Amino acid sequence: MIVEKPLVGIVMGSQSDWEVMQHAARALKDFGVRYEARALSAHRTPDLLVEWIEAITASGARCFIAGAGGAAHLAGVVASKTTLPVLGVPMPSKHLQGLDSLLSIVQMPKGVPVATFAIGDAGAANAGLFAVAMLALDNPALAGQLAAFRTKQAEAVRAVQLPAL
Ligand code: RP5
Repeated sequence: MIVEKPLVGIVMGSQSDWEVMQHAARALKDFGVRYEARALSAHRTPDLLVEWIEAITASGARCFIAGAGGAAHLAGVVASKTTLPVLGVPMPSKHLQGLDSLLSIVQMPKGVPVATFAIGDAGAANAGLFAVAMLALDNPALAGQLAAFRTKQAEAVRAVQLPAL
């Protein structure tokens, strides 16, 4: 999906990650934040990945969201090629339920950080919301939208009526 001047670059290691990563895209779309989402792999298409990072940075992107599973080096590789913030999302994996992905992403050696989110759908959605929060720092209209979103969530909790026993 190619978009004019995206503010957020979403990248995932495989098409199979989209089911989870669509939640990051959805969060951005709901707030009207322009993003570009690509499936690019750190080990299968390393040169293409670097080309994309450079192109999207040059066109004005403000951060990256990178989702990968297994030996999930994608977010770290993205962080190695840019000084923009990189938000990492661990994919749930077949054999280790995403613990491998989580540890691969969260345990970046000192000096090249990746902000790591929860495994799976919640992590992807929160990475999108976190990107919105960063962009809202110098965008009062977006900050207002984010505050309204939080208020709506609070109201939903307040309205909960638990069933009587
Ligand atoms: C990683 O390997 C991807 O991020 C994906 O989570 C995992 C499996 O990829 P596929 O074999 O489904 O393409 O690179």
